[in-house]
Amino acid sequence: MALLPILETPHPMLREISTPVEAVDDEIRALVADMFDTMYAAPGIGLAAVQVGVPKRLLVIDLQEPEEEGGEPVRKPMVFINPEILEKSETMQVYSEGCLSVPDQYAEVERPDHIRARWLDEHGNSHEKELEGLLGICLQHEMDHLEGILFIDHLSRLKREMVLKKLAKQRRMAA
Ligand code: GNR
Ligand code: NI
Repeated sequence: MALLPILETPHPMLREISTPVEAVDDEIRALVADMFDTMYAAPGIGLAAVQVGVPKRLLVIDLQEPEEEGGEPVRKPMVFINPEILEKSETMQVYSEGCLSVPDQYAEVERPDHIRARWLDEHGNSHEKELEGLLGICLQHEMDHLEGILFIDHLSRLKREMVLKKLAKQRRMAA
């Protein structure tokens, strides 16, 4: 079990474009394990490698949703290596997003409500699927990280500045 420090805005590495994973090997699998430890501890529902200082095209997601209303959260860890979005729907959905790199700040972001995606898992096996709902939102949010994009970049300038002001205030209060 290893917890990795999570980079926060305005760390310049969060603006880097992550590079493809060349080989899905034990080193990558060890990083994936540490990323799950870090994500569950945070807690969060997704984490991109660049958020822990490794600018590679790799991310993990676990929505930890209850199987049925009111039930216990069920762990369903998913690993996405070198993910690609093949198609995006014209129809959009709005969701109040947060980000471990913009701690405790939330704002509504509009994104396509269905995407077709392809990726490799931690064994190097390829998957192609249509994703919707929170999983589709989360994958798009994580894939933005691979391009150096944060959810606040999708907001109007006014809303983005409000979020950054609240973040600065929170940091002042915590200091
Ligand atoms: O934990 C997280 N919650 C979340 C909520 C709505 C949309 C996206 C996310 S991802 C976020 C964790 C994170 O920062 N991943 O990059
Ligand atoms: Ni994020």
